[in-house]
Amino acid sequence: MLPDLFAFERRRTDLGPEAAILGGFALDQADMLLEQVEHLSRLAPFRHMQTPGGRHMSVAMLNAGSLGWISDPSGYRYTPIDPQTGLAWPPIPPLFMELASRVAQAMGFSAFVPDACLINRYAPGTRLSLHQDRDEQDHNAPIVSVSLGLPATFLWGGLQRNDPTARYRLTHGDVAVWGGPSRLVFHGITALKEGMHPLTGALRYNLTFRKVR
Ligand code: MD3
Ligand code: FE
Repeated sequence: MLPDLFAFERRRTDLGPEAAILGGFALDQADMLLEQVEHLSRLAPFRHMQTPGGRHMSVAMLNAGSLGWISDPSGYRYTPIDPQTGLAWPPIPPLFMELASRVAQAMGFSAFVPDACLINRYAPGTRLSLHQDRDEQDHNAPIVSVSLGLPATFLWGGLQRNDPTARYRLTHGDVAVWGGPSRLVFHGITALKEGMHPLTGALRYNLTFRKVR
């Protein structure tokens, strides 16, 4: 038997220029990634951040890295300190850094060294409405995302909020990458459906690796 050199290509879905879903790319590491998420959540607990409008986000979040994304009544920004603990965010685990770098390499991006890892936790009904990720200074670096646990429906729009959206399924172990002209595309996650996953129960986690500065 010849080795299956094209297994990776067959599981790649292109969404746009420099944007793709790599189906199952992180599958063989999923349990170790989840162990690290569990560990991180003891250092920087998941929380429902307040929006500038005064509501609480339905998604629960925590950060790792030298900078963490926060939302509060004064707006969205990256901070070096977790406002809830008064401590620096925990460092990005080496396993995460290695995965982010292998993904960027597989996609043909140059060296990718993220300084922020945002972890989103979804329960049934949790959604993330259509938005752009534009709080990072460095819009040239890609964003790498890893989906774990229950499947979700991902909305992929355009560069204008009102552009039509396409829907893609993100399942356990899927990795997605967005760089170049796709970096500022509007995107979101529809309300998570009920379900039970052997590793995460009724939850979905999403890790995003970002280069902020
Ligand atoms: C496309 N997270 O954390 S990941 C986010 O599944 C976020 O939790 C979603 O959107 C989630 O900001 C989707 C996929 C993703 C992340 C960043 C992007 C897609 C992107 C930035 C630009 C374009
Ligand atoms: Fe986003």
